[in-house]
Amino acid sequence: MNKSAQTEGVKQKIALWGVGSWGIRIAGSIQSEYQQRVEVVGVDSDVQSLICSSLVHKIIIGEKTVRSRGLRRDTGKVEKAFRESEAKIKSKLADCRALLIVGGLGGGVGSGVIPALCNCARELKIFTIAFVTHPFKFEGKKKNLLFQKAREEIEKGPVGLACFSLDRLVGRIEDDTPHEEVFRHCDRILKEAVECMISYLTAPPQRGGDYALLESIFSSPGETVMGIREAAGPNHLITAVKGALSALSLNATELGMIKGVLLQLETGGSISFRRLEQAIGAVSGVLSEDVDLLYTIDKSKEKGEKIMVRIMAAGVPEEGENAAGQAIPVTLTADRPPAKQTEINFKRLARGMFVNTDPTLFEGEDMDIPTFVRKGVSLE
Ligand SMILES: Nc1nc2c(ncn2[C@@H]2O[C@H](COP(=O)(O)OP(=O)(O)OP(=O)(O)O)[C@@H](O)[C@H]2O)c(=O)[nH]1
Ligand SMILES: [Mg+2]
Repeated sequence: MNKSAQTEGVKQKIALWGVGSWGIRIAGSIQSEYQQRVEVVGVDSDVQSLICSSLVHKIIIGEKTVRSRGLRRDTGKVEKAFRESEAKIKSKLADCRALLIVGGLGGGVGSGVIPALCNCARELKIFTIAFVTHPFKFEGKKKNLLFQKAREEIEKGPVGLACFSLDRLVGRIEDDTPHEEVFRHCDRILKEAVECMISYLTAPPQRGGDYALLESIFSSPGETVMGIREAAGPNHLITAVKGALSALSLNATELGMIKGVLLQLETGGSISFRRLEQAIGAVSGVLSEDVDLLYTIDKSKEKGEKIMVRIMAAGVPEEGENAAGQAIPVTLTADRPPAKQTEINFKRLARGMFVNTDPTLFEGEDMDIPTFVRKGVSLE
C-alpha cells in the first residue's frame, strides 16, 4: 500500500500557532527542526512582532480595529480584532487535525486571542492543546487577573491546557543568577513541552496518537511541569529518566497528586525491552496508581547513542494548594551505585515461644482474637 496515501475525508495537518510576542518567539525557535511535521504559524495584532519573526506563516489580526498595534490589554478591542479576522483564521484552520497553541497569558494579545482561538478550534472540532504560562507574581495583579480570566475561558470547552507557572519554573535560584539565564530557561521549558507533544502527535500509531487520553490528561485542573535530561553510557536510559523525574522539582506528595504523564524518549540507538520496562517502571513507581501514563519513542539520528528523556506531568496542584508544599523535592540519583545494605542474619526460628500454648479462653471466647473480630465490629 502506498504509505503516503491519505484516507479520504480525514484531515492530516497538525499546526502550531504562536500567539502574541512571546508565543511567536517560541514558535519561531521550533520551526526549523519541526516544519516537516507541523505547520508553524504566528498570530499577532502587533505588526512589529510579526516583522521580526522568521516564521513562514504569519497572520495579522485586527488591522482595521487596532491598526497593527498591540492590544494594550483591552479585552474589548481583542474581541473586535478577532471578529474582524475570524474568516482568515478559520480558513487557515480548516484542514487541521490537531492544533497546538503557545503563548504567554497576561499580555493583551495572548490573553485575548488564545481563548478566542480555542473557541474557534472547538467549533471546527479540531483537537486542541494550549501551552500557556501563568505570569510571574512580580508582574502585578492586573496581568494575573487577565491570566485567570483567560484560563477560565479556555477551560470552558473540550480543549487541553498545559499551564506552566513562571514562578514555579524559576524555582529555587541563586540570588545572583542573571535574568537572561532565567528567561532562557523559561523559553527552553516551553519549547521542549511543545516539542514533546509534537513528537507524540506525529509518532506512528503504535507509538503515539491517543488523542482521547491526551485530552483527558490535559483537562486536569492544576499546573503542568516539565523535566528534561540527556544521558550517555551503558545505563543512559534509567539515568536520564531518573534525572528528568528529579528535574520536575516536585516533592513526594506532589508527585502522588499528578493526574497524567507524557513521557518521550529520543535516541538514535535501540532500546531493549528490559531497559524500557525498567525506565517506565521507575516513573510509574513514584506516581499514584490511577495516573494515565503515555509514552513515545522518537528515533533521531542526531542523538546517536545518547538518549534524551522529556517528562511532562499534568494536574500538579498549584503552589500553596498543597499543605506539604514546603517539603524537600524528591531527588532520584541514578549515578550513585546502589547502597550496600547491612545483612542482618536472622536465625530461623520456630513461631516463637507461644506457638504451642493453649488458647486463652474466657467464658467460652478466645481472648487471643482481637475484640473487634470477636464482636464482629465493622471498622468503616
Ligand atoms: N519567561 C518569559 N516570559 C515572558 C517573556 N515574554 C513574555 N513573557 C510572559 O508572557 C506574558 C505575555 O507577554 P507578551 O507575549 O509579550 O504579550 P502579548 O501577548 O504579545 O500582548 P501585548 O501585551 O498586547 O503585547 C508576559 O506577561 C510574561 O508573563 C520572556 O521572554 N520570558
Ligand atoms: Mg506583544
